[in-house]
This record gives sequence, C-alpha cells and structure tokens, in this order.
Amino acid sequence: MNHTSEKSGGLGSLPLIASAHEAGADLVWDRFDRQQPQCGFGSLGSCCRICSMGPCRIDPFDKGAQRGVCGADIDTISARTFARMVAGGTAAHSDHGRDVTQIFLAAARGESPDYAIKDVMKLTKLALDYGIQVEGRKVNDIAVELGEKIALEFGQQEGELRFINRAPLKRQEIWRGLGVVPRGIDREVVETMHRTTMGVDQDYRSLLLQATRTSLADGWGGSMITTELQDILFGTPYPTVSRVNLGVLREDQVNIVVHGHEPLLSEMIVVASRDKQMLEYAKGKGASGINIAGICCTANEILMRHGIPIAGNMLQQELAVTTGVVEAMIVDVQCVMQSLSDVARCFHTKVITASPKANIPGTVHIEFDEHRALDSAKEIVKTAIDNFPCRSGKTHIPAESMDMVAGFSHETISYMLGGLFRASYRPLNDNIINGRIRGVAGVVGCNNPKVPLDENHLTMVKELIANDVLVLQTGCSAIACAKAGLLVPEAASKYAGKGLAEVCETVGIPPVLHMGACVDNSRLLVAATAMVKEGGLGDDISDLPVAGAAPEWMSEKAIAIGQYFVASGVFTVFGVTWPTLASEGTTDYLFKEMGNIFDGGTWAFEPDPNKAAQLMIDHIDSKRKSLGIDKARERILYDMEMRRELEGG
Ligand code: SF4
Ligand code: MSK
Repeated sequence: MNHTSEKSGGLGSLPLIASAHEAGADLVWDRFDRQQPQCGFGSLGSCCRICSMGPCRIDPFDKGAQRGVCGADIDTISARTFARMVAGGTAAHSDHGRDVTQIFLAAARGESPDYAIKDVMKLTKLALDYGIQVEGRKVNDIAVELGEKIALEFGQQEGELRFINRAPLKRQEIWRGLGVVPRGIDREVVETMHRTTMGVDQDYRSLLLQATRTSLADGWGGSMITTELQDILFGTPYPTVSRVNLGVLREDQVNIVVHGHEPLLSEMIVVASRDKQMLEYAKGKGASGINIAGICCTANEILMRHGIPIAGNMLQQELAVTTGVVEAMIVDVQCVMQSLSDVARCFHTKVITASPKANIPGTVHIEFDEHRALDSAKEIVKTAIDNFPCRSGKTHIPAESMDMVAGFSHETISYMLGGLFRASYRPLNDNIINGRIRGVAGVVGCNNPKVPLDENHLTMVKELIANDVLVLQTGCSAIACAKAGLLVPEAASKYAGKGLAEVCETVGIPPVLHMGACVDNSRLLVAATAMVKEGGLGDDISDLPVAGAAPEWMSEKAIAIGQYFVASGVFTVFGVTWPTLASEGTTDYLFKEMGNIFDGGTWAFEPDPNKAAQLMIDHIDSKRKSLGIDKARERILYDMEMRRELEGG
C-alpha cells in the first residue's frame, strides 16, 4: 500500500485511486508526497516575503541571522504572518456575506425574482435587533431597510458592528476595554493588511490585538451576517435526514456535484434539477433522473435545508470525479482545488466555474446571473445532462454511504430541548449542571493530507462523546463524523457515555450535532451566548464548560475562526501543525497571555487527537470545578446506579 492509499481514508477509496492513476490523474496525496520535504521555515512560521529586500528567514540555529533585512525579529514576522492569515480568513467569510447581502437586497427589491424571503419570523427578529420599525410594514420593505443597514456594516468606518451586542455583557466590556471591537468589516481587514506591510506595526502584541479585532469582524460580523441572511432567504435549518459519502452517487442518473461555499447558486441548482422539463430532458438522454450531491460547505448548506446528500468533504473532491459518473462539478468559491480540471480531463466530468471571482483554467465558465438565477441554473443543469451520454470506460461508485441527521440551528436546538412554545436552553444547562452532560465541544474545520483522511476528527469526537461531552460540528469535520455514523440518534447508545446517551435518547438527538457550514460557526457563538444567558453557568462564555477544536485544519479561514473563538472566551485546540512555533513571543501570547488578557480563552496545539480531546476534557472539568458543579457530576452517576438497582429490584 503506498502513501496515497494509507492517507486517503479506507477501502472505498482504493479502487478510485487505482482508476485515477490508471487514467493518468494525480491526486492530492500524490502531490503532497512530491512536495516532501516541505520547508521547515515555512512550517514553523519563521519566513517573511512581504518586501523585496527579502525573502528573509530566521534560523534558530544561526545566532547571526536573527533579524530580517529590515530588522524585523521573529516575533514580528510570526505575528504578521498570523495576522495576515486571520485577515485572509475574515475576508473570505465576509466577502461571501457581502454577496449574500447583495442578493438579499435584490430579492427584497424584486430584482431577483427567483429568490424570496422564506423565514419572516427571523427577518422580523433581526429587523428589531437593528432598530427597524416592523409594525404595519410589508415584509419586503422591512427586508430592504435591513439589507441596506447590513450592507453599510461592511464599509462602516466608526462605531461598532451591530452583532457585538449579542455577546454576553461581560465579554463586550472586555473587548471594549482592550479596544478590539471591530468598527467595520472591511476596515479591519484592510487595516491588518496595512499594519503588516513592511515597516508599519512591529510589536507582536499590538499586531495580535489587531488580528483579534479582525477575527471578531468575522465571527460576530461577516460570518454571522451570512448565516442570518441565508436563513432568512433560504429558511432556517431544522433536522433533516440524508445520506453521506461517495456511495450517494447514482449510476443510472445524471450526477451533479456542487462544491464550494455559497448556497446562492446551489439553491437554484436544486430547484432546476426538480424542474419537469429538465427531468424529461434527462430521460431523453437515457438517465432515470438528476442526482444532486455536495462537497464541502456548499454541501452542508443544501443538506441542511433540502436533505440533499453529501458526496464527501474537502479531500474527497477529486475522488468524486474519479468515480466516472459525475457529469458536472459546479464550483463557486473557497476550498476548490485547481487540480480538479486536470483530474476531470482524465474522465468525462465537466468542471463548471460559476463565480466571477473564481476562474480556473481548463474549466467551463458559466457565470451565474442572480437576476435570472433559475435560468442560469437551468443552463448549468442542461450542460450536465448533455454530458451524461459521454460517460466512457469503467465507472466505479464505492458502496460506502451512511445515514445522517443534520440541520441543528441554534433555534432548532432550543426548540428541541425546550419545546416550541417555551424554546430554551434550560434543559441543556440543567443537564450540564446535574452532570449528565459534562460539557459542550465545538469540533470543526477542514481535512489535511498530512493526516489520514478524517482520522483526527473521528478519534477526537469519539473520545469526547464517550466522556459525556456533547459535540457541535460544522464544515468538513461534520461530514467526517457523518460518514462514520456518528450523526444518527443510534450513535448515542453506541458511542456516548451513559449520561450523554441518556439525554440524547430522551430528546431523540445524536450525540454529535451538525450545525452547518464554516460560516455557521457563528451559530456556535450564539448557542454559547444563549447558554450564558439561560443562567447557572457563569456570566461569560469563558465561564462555560466548553471547548473548541479543529483537529485537521488547513485553511486561513480556520485560523480566523479559532481566533474569534479564543477572543470570545473559548479554549481552542488545533491539530496537525501550528504556524507560529518559531516565535516564542507570538506563541506564548496566543497560548498563555491571551487567557489573561481576554479572561479565559486560549489557544493550544496538540497533534495527537486523543491527547487534544483530553486537554478539552480537562478544561471542561476545570470550568465545572470553578462553577462548583464538579460534585454534581459524581452525584448523578451514583443516582443512576441507584435507579438501576431499583429497576433491577
Ligand atoms: Fe525581510 Fe523585512 Fe522584507 Fe520581511 S519585511 S522580507 S523581514 S526585509
Ligand atoms: S469547506 S474551510 S475545508 S472545513 Fe468549509 Fe472544509 Fe475547511 Fe473548506
């Protein structure tokens, strides 16, 4: 077995890898192997190439070369690199949010007739948050005013982003005291890019504070706006059953795989694929139907709202093509590999780029026009159908697929626990206080070819739920756990500790809750805040027995997410690799100092997922102790024992 096979996630992948190689296609694991050894300076974050006096690198073993040509030391170089990662991630999430805001406005103004306001209750709530008069007004008028106010937040120059005041009061005061409340989304990204150019901010602490302000503009700004407006436009998710893994592809149907992050186009692709004329057209080409499946976060978006199956997570994008049955892979933005066009050339798949922001040589570009959204989507679906008769050679759909439940928005969790008329987090808080649930962990983020596909996610999540920690998930991590059967209610009795299993079985939920795409990490912030506001678990997010992790992260977006989690008071562990290890100052600041400055939240790095889970459990236990509920946990186990004895008697 070669390295590619070892890392690519199990037997289902092996025939696909073989057929890819037979067809002359390279896969991510092949290219990873060819990149070895990767640069040690880059891995540890000790190189700088932001001006042409460089590139410079700080060699820990060469005492004479401890400064870049401009005099920058390792702490500055490292903090600048980290801050730029945060800015990149924030820009990605927030520019997605800008596109959603523009389509939201166009829909409200009647300029994009194929979109409509689906969740009027959420629109009304949000409008009230923004101080908008709602009584006696038409839905679309409210939406226009809301959209215009939100659009201004991207370019806002002064003041505070609106959603900052959703955080617990104590957290808001910490941010205000440190001067890290974001003034406007774009402003923070631009200022970070400015402050990290040659010869500007050269104090790592100051750079990292600005990185924090930028990350907050993501979590409590761009990402939160995206989630809220997508819910209003496409519907707030509620639990829905579907299937996951490459086995969801269909031999007899036109397979269209949507991949990327924005649901704007994929929502319309779903509608177009159900259109009678399109279905007839597909039949005319010899297919029995049109099968839509997703990769990455676009997949998570349409899964949650339509139950559309998921073909796989980030590292499976090329494998999907190698099945030989994907007529079209439609990509929008983020996490799309350029190699897709090379792999597709070895099979019959057409890779279709649809965003004006993301072009890839060798693909078909059909630009999505939101003003005639459905027609654009039909054009794309028709291109896929036309490609169905072009299948040639061997096809191979792996047998693997698994049931899953997804769509646990913050609102749904609240309804499921408290009931429709008294929706609340009270039962969750009570079960944490009485010890059935030890704590809550957010396990999110990407895949990384440096570790075997999904292995870190699964090891960590299994360890957490076995220890009665309820796990909330987004992104590719959620897809990883879904493939392993952790996102079904039956997983509670199979994998969860006694206390957690008891709660899950009573409510009828899995021990691992799928809360959406990467931008939906904002739902985790809202859920954590709701736990604080419910009472009994302290008065800030940093008091809660919660922890966060991205055990296989790879994207700059993950760093932005981690930074806003930490700044919001959450202990957060990353695996695989850590980008500031060359700098003692920057690493110390992120791993220790931030805990003091931000009253609770710190980063940690632990590549071993078992040890990382243990760090999270230790943190949760320390919070339980501070809250004085550590004894309750012992008591409840005793109570359960007594009950069993009683039942036995
Ligand atoms: Fe080197 Fe300084 Fe230029 Fe960076 S900014 S490349 S450390 S000279
Ligand atoms: S898609 S950012 S690989 S989670 Fe959101 Fe997955 Fe990470 Fe992309």
